[in-house]
Amino acid sequence: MNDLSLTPNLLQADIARHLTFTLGKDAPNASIYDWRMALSFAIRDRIVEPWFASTRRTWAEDRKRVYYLSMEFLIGRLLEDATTNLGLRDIAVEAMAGFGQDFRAIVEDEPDAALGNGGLGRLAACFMESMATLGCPAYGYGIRYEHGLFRQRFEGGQQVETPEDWLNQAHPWEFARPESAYTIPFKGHVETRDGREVWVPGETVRAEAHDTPVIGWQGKWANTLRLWAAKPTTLFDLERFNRGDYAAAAEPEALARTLSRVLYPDDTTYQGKELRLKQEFFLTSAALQDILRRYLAKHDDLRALPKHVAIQMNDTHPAIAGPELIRLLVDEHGMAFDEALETARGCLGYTNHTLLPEALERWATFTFGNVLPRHMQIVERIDSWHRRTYPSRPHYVGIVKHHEVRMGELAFIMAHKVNGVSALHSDLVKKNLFPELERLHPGRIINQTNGVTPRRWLKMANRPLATLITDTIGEGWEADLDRLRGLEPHVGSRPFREAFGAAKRANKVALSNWIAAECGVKVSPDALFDVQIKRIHEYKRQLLNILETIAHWNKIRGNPKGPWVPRVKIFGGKSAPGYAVAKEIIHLINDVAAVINNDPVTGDLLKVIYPPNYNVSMAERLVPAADLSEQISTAGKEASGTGNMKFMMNGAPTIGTLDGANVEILQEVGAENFFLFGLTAEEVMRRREDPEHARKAIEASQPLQDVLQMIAEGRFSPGQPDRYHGLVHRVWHHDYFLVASDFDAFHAAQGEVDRAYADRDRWLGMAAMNTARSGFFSSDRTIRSYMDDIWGVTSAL
Ligand code: GPQ
Repeated sequence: MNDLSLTPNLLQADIARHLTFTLGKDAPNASIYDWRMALSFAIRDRIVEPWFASTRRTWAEDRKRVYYLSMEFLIGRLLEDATTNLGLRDIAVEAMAGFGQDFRAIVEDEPDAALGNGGLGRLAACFMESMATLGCPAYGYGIRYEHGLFRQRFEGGQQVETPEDWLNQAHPWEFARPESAYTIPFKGHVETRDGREVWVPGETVRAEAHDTPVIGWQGKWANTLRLWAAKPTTLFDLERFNRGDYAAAAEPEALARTLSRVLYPDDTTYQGKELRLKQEFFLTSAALQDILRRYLAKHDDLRALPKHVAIQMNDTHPAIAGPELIRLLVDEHGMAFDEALETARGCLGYTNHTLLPEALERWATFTFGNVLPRHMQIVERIDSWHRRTYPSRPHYVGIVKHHEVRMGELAFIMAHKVNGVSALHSDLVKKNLFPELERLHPGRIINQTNGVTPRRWLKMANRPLATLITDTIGEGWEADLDRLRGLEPHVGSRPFREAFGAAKRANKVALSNWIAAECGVKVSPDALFDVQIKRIHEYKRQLLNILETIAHWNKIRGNPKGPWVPRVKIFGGKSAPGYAVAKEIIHLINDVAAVINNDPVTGDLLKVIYPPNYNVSMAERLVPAADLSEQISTAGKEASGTGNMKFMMNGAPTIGTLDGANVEILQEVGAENFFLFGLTAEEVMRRREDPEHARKAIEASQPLQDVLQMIAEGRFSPGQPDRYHGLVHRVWHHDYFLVASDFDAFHAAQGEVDRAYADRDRWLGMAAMNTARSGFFSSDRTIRSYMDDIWGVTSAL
């Protein structure tokens, strides 16, 4: 469906038409924003045809559809992605050049759609792209947050948050659908009328749809990302307005809109806030009402719903889907409770993304019952049904316990399949998270190792490497990533390795220029670029990385003329605004950077870079330029990781622990192409039983002692020498994430990295092997597996 007849001239005509008639601008007065809009509309026009065709096909063939419910879709920029997938990049570059405009600059003018926090939201975005590529009929359902994830600045090295306002500009990719709207009820009470329960809501809001088409590779299929915006059901209090009470008149509107106003910035924790519960129900109820409307337009037997509808819950955030679907089936469509429960379960799947106890949502029954009184009844009924049907002793693992509703247990019981996101994680979900439910429902928990889309993360973000791959193994790898294995026979050849090195170097030069412009620090593209980019979290251990950086600095200073491999340590990531310990780690990294970067003794041998406001488009710069991928979480804590896969694809070997998908990366790439270190998940648990573990580890390690001593003395905070007393104290006495215990192993592994990098030929071979063996980590493989094992959906292509 890729339009082969399109030429730069024809695209130019489209752009000119949009500039005049959609934007109302003439070329001499057009700003870069106007050009971007005109180009985006011209590209969007090319998506609409395949989008309609896909929708018509699904409808005509009455295909089963996938509905992916997620509180986050971290989609980032869309222009270059759409242009790449349509195969129009070269034409677009030429067309814009004809107007005297630089395509790259236009691409970079687009704000990121930051409708997510991190891995979970980005995974949902990769899944949407893969489902479109594979011709899997699907809808993503989410919230159209007015303000996505906050912007991060550093002031005196500390994180400062400012609101994000992507919707201040027009968003050219979406179609508003004010006619597709649903009423979402909240609060109130439940009455019994003629033996039936009737929910009398205390408030209502309107959910209005906004559709963004998601185009797959080569434009063969397109799906819809449907995001809900909250609107008041009663627009405006005219009586109050006429009385002159203008602020009060607008109150209903303001109240309703708060529901889709902001994304909660907490990654893998939750606050138990009523507004969050309301957001979760808002998304879920709107989605389910939409799903039932679409189904009933063609069918009338709701018992057959699971044959036509697969609903995936992205973590527990939309876990209210179970009770809500039962409510709609029973209260609105007259189905019997038990039948509704089985019907709902037949449709629902639940993906768990973490073992961290603080991430498993629980709502006080008081809050839950107040916001969703009817659902409280339904949850209790599900719970007692489960208790009766699957008796377990001596301790019943239930949904409602100690005056809390446990969303993990609810999602599990209401799903026909539950999955973890890497082999290790799925294993731990069975053994540690839901052991009793696994015993009662053997076979329900399965594994689906995460993946990432190679179109965005290799083809688009790394054009030098993508070109080399195509020159070496031909076209077609973009949609069949296992073909990268075809690179392996070339890895032994010197010219190929050099070409691989040249592609990497081109990316590093581009990144060095960007770092100079953004951070005011000069770094050499010949240094080893060592990158850790992800949310700042204790379990991800940015602290371990910065402590080791100081130890490395000490070593260089001890022998500045030694044969050191120059290194650039690059950090990127945001902390949740209320996460004080993570914010302290950010402060420390910036303080250490200020000292090291100004040290004339170490000079270019070591630099520490931390550009503020890490987001998807920054990742697109950093990943292709990385030499080394830092994946150093405490074993057993990172469910999967997906950044690890992006680095591997782009030819950066991993330094990492046996955690999450690192285990499978190691398996694919081989131990000779991976820098493994650290305690295993089992060893971590045993190690923690020794209350003295940190003290013992520190006392056994002179480098670590020195580093902690320097920090405690204020070497990196001379204006406030006691700034990090608390931090150092915690490493000594409350080192839950085992930074001290893994320090020496990490330090030694970094030494291995230096030795490997110093042998350029050896390093290029390792790097190229990482790319060649990354095929397994395409999200196409993941989605195929969800289609077969969970959704029972076939490709329409
Ligand atoms: N993850 Cl529960 C998030 O990004 N946010 C969350 O709220 C939860 C999990 C991540 C998880 O930490 C990573 O290990 C995974 O790779 C990622 O989800 C996608 O599965």
